[in-house]
Amino acid sequence: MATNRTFTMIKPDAVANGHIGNILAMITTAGFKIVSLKLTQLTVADAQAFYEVHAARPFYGELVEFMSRGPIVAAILEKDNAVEDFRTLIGATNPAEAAEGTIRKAYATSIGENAVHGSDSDENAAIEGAFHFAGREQF
Ligand code: PCG
Repeated sequence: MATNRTFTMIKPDAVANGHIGNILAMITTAGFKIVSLKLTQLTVADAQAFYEVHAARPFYGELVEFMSRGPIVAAILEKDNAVEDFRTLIGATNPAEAAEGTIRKAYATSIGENAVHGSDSDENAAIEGAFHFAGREQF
């Protein structure tokens, strides 16, 4: 099952800018089924833990501040080849390099405030999904 699932967040910039509905529409139009979904907000400690892998990066403090500054949408998505296909759908981390038709091309404003997250492996998809959703919330 894990190989067919990925985890995403609609980040605080895109939520604040009113893009939740349009981004969810792009996700479902691309063939992803939503199996878990909620509007929530990360505490500073949550964001530090979620992005611990980036703790040594120079942008870590900025990333933690950004990701905890307002509501996010967390979701688990299901589709064949979910992790890779979702990363194609969201586009490059830097919106200046994101392809036409991608979520980041449409809604990201900068490399830091880039509208959406997508897990980078099946293993991280399972870890990140479990970070946000109890088993009974994963349909
Ligand atoms: P994502 O979802 O790929 O997870 C890691 C995040 O780190 C990435 O999105 C960006 O939001 C953020 N990030 C990566 N590079 C930079 C950078 O150079 N500056 C800032 N501020 N954030 C970055």
